[in-house]
Amino acid sequence: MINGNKVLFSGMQATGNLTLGNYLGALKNWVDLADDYECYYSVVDMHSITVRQDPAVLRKRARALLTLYIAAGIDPEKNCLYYQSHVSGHAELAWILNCFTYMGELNRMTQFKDKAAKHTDNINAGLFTYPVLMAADILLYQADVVPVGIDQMQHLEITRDIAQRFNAVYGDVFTIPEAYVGKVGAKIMSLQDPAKKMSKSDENPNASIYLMDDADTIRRKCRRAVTDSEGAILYREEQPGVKNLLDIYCACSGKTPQEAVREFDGCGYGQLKDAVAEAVIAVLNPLQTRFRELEKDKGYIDGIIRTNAERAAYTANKTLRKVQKKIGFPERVR
Ligand code: ATP
Ligand code: LTN
Repeated sequence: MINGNKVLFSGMQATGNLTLGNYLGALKNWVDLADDYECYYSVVDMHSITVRQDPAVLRKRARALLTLYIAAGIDPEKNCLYYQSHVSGHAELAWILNCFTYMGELNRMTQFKDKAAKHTDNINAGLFTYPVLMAADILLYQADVVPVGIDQMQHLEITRDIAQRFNAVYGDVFTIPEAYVGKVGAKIMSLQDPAKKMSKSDENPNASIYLMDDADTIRRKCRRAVTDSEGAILYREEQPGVKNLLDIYCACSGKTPQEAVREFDGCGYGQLKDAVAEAVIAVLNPLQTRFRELEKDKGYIDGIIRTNAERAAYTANKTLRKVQKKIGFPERVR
């Protein structure tokens, strides 16, 4: 609790270009939650370096992501939007929590196994302890809720385990966070393979709609989307390509799958694809315009970066000092 409000923490990595999946599954929900919680939305650049990054590209993408948070509708006056690397408490608490985390627990993390298999030339210790840094992110702000995708649930579980282990020794230091999993249908699948989720690291650019894609690109990608040979527009698991298009349509238009199926009754797949494209364009167009305006206002964004990092650091330091005291680090002499 901060000022009587429940606290929410979430973060996103600035690796790759954000997709419609990231927007509909994460960012859009964040905007809706911002009214009900004291929210911290971090650009988790420290997590990004667990795989090699080009410094100039990382810097550019981190700024673009923070700007996108605002363009998507998260008010930076009411919510704390900041770079993880600007608040040193994340690294400090992560070190302490490392000493309360077991190798066996980290060995079970499926994301570590996946990423280690993908980057065999760079299986570094940071990749292994990634979940501990994530636990530090969440626990520093005493977060009550953490909106995450299903893929991050295992990391949230380990966060809870670490917090409970610490509290069992030192008393009630950390709030035990709960996951907030968004509405059903928020998992957007690849346009080229509806069995896979739409992902910003997909090598096929036609598989994903990027948030900055122009209208013609969106129309082209939708037209190329993989469907099936059934010919009927129904919302069912047996037709995953069509179901995904309907999910996108519904998430963008606010309609229910039943309403959408009725609307497309008797239509061909071409008509469905065109309607999906127009619904996506209607959502992304204002976001893109706002992003371009904000991008030009360097002073405004710089101000947000500075003041929000100060706010975040203030809260983070309160938790950190308490933890340091509990574990027996010497008090600072003033
Ligand atoms: P990467 O390809 O680099 O693993 P990603 O596109 O899968 O990235 P993440 O950075 O892992 O995305 O996730 C950022 C947020 O977006 C998370 O909250 C995640 O649950 C959500 N998200 C990612 N992909 C989708 C998707 N296809 N549908 C819905 N939500 C998604
Ligand atoms: N691991 C997450 C990003 C992330 C995060 C967090 C999410 C880092 N720290 C704290 C929620 C809370 C991801 O890859 N999506």
